[in-house]
Amino acid sequence: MRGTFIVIEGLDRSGKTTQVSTLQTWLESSGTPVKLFKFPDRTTAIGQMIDSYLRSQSELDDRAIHLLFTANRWELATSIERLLEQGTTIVCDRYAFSGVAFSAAKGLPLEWCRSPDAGLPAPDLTIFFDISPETARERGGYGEERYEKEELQKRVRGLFGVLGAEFESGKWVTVDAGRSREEVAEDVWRHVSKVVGKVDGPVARLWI
Ligand code: 2DT
Repeated sequence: MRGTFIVIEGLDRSGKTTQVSTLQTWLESSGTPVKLFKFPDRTTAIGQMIDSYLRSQSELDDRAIHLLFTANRWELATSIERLLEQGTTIVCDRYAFSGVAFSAAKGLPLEWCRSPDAGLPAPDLTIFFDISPETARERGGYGEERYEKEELQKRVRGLFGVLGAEFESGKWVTVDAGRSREEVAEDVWRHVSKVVGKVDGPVARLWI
């Protein structure tokens, strides 16, 4: 049995990072070998360029930064695939859906945004953490980084909806991330436990 590829997507302030680590703990205690990935992975050479852009320490053309985000996934794609084949479940904090949603929200054509990510390992389950702009505001608002602006986040939310609608049911689930940490964690676990340890065969490819 191969590992299950789980992607957590969502808006800023949706509690994604906390839930990813809770999910890791729960998977480990159920005896599932698990590894976390996070995109952008700011530790690689490409990741450092992305980090500098996000912190507004450098300027880049919208297309150039889009392609760097994609390249950052491709440089880790082989590791992801190998781990899955070896039976390790992967939980990934953001993936190509963030790539498309954020760049398209800035005004780039959706299909142009999607094409360089086509062929990446496809998740078996994507959980979208949905949060309203009002709840995000109540949680203390957005931070300092480049994309943490309410108008942009609203457009991103709409685009995640478009991307999710293309999936067959069960492969993309939306979780109301505006609830308590415990309620969200229970909901995530309910979805994850339906698929984990139950997928086999080759890893699918995204958007092809
Ligand atoms: P974090 O706050 O989660 O580190 O995200 N982003 C992310 C993109 O624009 N394209 C991508 O491909 C990815 C993975 C979302 C940093 C910001 O980077 C955005 C928020």
